[in-house]
Amino acid sequence: MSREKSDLLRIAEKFETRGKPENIDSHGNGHINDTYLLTCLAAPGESCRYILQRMNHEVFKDPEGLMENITGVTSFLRKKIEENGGDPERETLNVIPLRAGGSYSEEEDGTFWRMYSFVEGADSYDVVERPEDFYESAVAFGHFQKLLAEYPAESLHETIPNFHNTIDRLAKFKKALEADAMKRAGEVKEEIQFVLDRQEDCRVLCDMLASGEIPLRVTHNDTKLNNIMLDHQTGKGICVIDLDTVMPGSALYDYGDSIRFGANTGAEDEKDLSRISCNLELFALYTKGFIEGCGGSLTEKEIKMLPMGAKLMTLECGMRFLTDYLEGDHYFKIHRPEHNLDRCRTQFCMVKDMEDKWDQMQAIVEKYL
Ligand code: ADP
Ligand code: GN1
Ligand code: MG
Repeated sequence: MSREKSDLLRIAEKFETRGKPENIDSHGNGHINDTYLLTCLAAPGESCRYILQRMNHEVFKDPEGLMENITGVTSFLRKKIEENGGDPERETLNVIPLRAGGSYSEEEDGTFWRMYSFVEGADSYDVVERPEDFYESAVAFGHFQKLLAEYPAESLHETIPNFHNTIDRLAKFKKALEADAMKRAGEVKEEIQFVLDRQEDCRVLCDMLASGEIPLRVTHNDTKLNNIMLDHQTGKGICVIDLDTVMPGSALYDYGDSIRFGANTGAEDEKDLSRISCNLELFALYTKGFIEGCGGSLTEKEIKMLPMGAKLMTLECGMRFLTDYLEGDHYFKIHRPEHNLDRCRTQFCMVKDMEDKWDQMQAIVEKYL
């Protein structure tokens, strides 16, 4: 843990927890924020758990706008869940306010902190262990998007501008390549060429959104499997978490990013590329769950474009890992020297496999047209 426990507990004490903060440890495998699991003593023999998180303000430049989005979206979801007879304490993130008022704390060292209640009786997974978990995550992400259909999109701050604008991501990659700040471009010629060969693909979704062929919706934008809590008892996707990137976007972003991560037969950072491929059974299962979860709200065009969503989100993510590698690993957390390069390679291997399986992917999706 990079921060002293005493310092973390001091920050935790500023929030309205039930009982006194007793213990705190690092938690989860997110690539962006610093996440801690906090235990408080609510009553003798009764503990109460929370998530304390340092928001990464290099990535999210406007923490105030970010928290405004999150309080807005979670209160909206709360109402919807209550209307549907659900349990808002478990089915949405719940922001714990500061004792002094407000939804986050800015520390003297310029860091920004927030707290959520811990979603008990559920887990998030870094790999698909059981296909039904992946299916349930699809239903939940689809349903999440459906619940937010009436959210006032214009009130949302764009927490990361052009987040899934693949044309802009390509431009940023080219800029990093030209600067070659770490002198790494010479070692990754094959990966660079992989992107350059697919520049035209990068336009497809941007163009369709711009022309109105596919609708702009309020989307999650970071739908990997470890951003959903699956209930221990029912197996259902009980709570969608990591709401930092809820912004206007395309349903294809949410669908595609889940396939990128969860339908991969290997880990996102697997070194042995022979283990990487797109598992078509998982692809089919997620497709079914997502379309069901969206409850008839996807248009024919969106359904038709699902394979393209999967391919482009995977290509874009690989391009982002490669860009970060070229720039010296300042964006994604890394745990070994070539971590971003390994991640980039799995993504490109997955893209290549999708291209080889394109007809089969389309046939799976066409059943829903
Ligand atoms: P990052 O943006 O760094 O990915 P996340 O918000 O996804 O951060 O949190 C990282 C991990 O912490 C998640 O994958 C999940 O395992 C866990 N987590 C986050 N919020 C909660 C919560 N409210 N209840 C339980 N676990 C959580
Ligand atoms: C990051 O925050 P986390 O770990 O859930 C990233 C996603 C990438 C993902 C790749 C805000 O997600 O966009 O797809 O890593 N989040 C942000 O694993 O950049
Ligand atoms: Mg996350």
